[in-house]
Amino acid sequence: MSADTQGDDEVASQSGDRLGAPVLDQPVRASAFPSSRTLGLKDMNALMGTRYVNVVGILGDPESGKTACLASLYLLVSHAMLEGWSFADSRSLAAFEEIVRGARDWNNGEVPEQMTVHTELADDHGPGFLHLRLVRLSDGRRVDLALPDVPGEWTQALIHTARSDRLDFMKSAESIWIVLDGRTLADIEKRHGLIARVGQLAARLNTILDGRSPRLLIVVTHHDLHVLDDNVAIRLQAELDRRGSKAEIMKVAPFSDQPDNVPAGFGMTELINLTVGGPTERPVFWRTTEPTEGDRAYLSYRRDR
Ligand SMILES: Nc1nc2c(ncn2[C@@H]2O[C@H](COP(=O)(O)OP(=O)(O)OP(=O)(O)O)[C@@H](O)[C@H]2O)c(=O)[nH]1
Ligand SMILES: [Mg+2]
Repeated sequence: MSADTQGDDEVASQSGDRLGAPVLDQPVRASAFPSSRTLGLKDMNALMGTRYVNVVGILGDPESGKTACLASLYLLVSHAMLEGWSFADSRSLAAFEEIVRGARDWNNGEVPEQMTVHTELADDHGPGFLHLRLVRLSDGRRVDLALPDVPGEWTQALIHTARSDRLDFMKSAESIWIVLDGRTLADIEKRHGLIARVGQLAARLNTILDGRSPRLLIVVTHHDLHVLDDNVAIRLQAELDRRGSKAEIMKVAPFSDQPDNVPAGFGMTELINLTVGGPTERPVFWRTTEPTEGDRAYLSYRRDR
């Protein structure tokens, strides 16, 4: 190869990348314009790199009310009706708007009585997260919540076939909501099966979590239609005990068919208070949830230091 051609080659290689390329570089998608819908795991990791994010694991059968809880939460906070909390930011406003589309009545100042949302799989391999930054009015604490809206089929697959790869994020969860349909628990014929499945789910979770112990919240929806029977709650607790799990049972009505009796959004504030935890005094929802002697000792030990 002659010196001449080598020189030409060098020139060519210097500008080679540019030949035939667009005159202007395509702008890199800045993180200032995040995904308009739910955030993927990558977005979540990026967000978690910049600030502390409270990841919530949300499980439950299809139609149990998972998305309804998220929609109700968003509607409450965006209308300044989440007592003790105010809205600060969301990186997934469009996704929230999408899931509340069925509840447009709210915009007329009316609490929606019913809405229909079915979570569809955009990506079968990873969850889509909704992000909500809230400020707690009592102490000004900012909390970034990462709330996955996953289809109920994922919970079913976990229970039936132990498929847990796409639920790996649960390991980062500080609290886990197991959403149960209050109508099923009120149905004498269906209740037993559901309680047994909650036990199986708890066992699967123990395996996934591998020693971690996020706060477990059993979120019973449809409180507007069916008040959870004390005996049913006791049986649920017994089933969880049997699996070595502890949970608090919450009664909620993200939407209400009987707004005069039970307002839409019932129980959502308590759900967020418990999910976030912290210094606010929280009501005892169930006897067995009171801290044990050992916990107290540990807490005081930390406080001493
Ligand atoms: N009246 C009343 N309706 C509710 C309540 N919770 C949920 N719903 C309704 O029940 C239906 C199913 O709730 P979804 O939130 O879509 O259920 P999901 O768990 O997200 O179901 P998948 O996405 O299929 O897994 C919706 O039409 C909700 O409006 C409640 O507490 N009271
Ligand atoms: Mg859903």
